[in-house]
Amino acid sequence: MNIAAIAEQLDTAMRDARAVPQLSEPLSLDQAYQVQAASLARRYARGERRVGVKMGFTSLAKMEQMGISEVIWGRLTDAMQLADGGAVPFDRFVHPRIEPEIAFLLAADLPGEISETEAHAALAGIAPALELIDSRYENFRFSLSDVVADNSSSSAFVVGPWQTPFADLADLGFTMAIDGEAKQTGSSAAILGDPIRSLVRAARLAAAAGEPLKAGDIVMAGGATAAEALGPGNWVTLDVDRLGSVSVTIA
Ligand code: OOG
Ligand code: MG
Repeated sequence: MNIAAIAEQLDTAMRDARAVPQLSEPLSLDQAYQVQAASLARRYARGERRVGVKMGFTSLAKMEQMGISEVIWGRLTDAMQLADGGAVPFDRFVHPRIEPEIAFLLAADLPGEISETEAHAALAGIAPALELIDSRYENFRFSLSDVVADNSSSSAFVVGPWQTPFADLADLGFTMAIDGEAKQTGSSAAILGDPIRSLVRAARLAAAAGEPLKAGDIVMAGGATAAEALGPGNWVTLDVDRLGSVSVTIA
């Protein structure tokens, strides 16, 4: 088991946008998170900065699409963030997919164990968000430890305008459209019944890893629906009740 070598392999696959086979040696979940941390350390050494975390498999639709039913997390860096309304070249990715999410901006540092009320009180903003996931594994197939090692498929994300936090996030309707055609519709309830619960889980996971959430961090709550495959030229919009819109184009 060579944590550094696996981290290098996945980091290189990401930089070259070239898929690699699933890991041949089974990793424990703990080892998988060590690989993730080591591959992120390579990014930080190149000058990238951690800006928050992403949650994964917080909805049934995502669990069913990928066949994994354990909540996971990954790290977000400044290099992954795209401008709202901006464009990103298709060749940056292996086989990108997009999913509708909700993003939180933190006003305060968070300890590991917080209530939903405390999570609400720590918010500086809430926004509609899109995550571009791009597994570095061939055919977008992986085990739980594979995907964790691969920074939970995180590739890029785009956040809409931050809205002043409000109390009830449990049932916000949304539509994600590609090239103007609605592809996924639903409610924020799909995310753990209420997306604020994803922030509670994020605080616990990040603190347990020795990297507690900090004021200024962005937390992506996880896809509310199955992800949609992207192709060159696609223009994706997400409209969320009370939160507004966010968009991105694949150039
Ligand atoms: C893993 C990442 C899951 C989410 O929002 O559930 C995720 C994947 O589906 O490739 O980002
Ligand atoms: Mg996601």
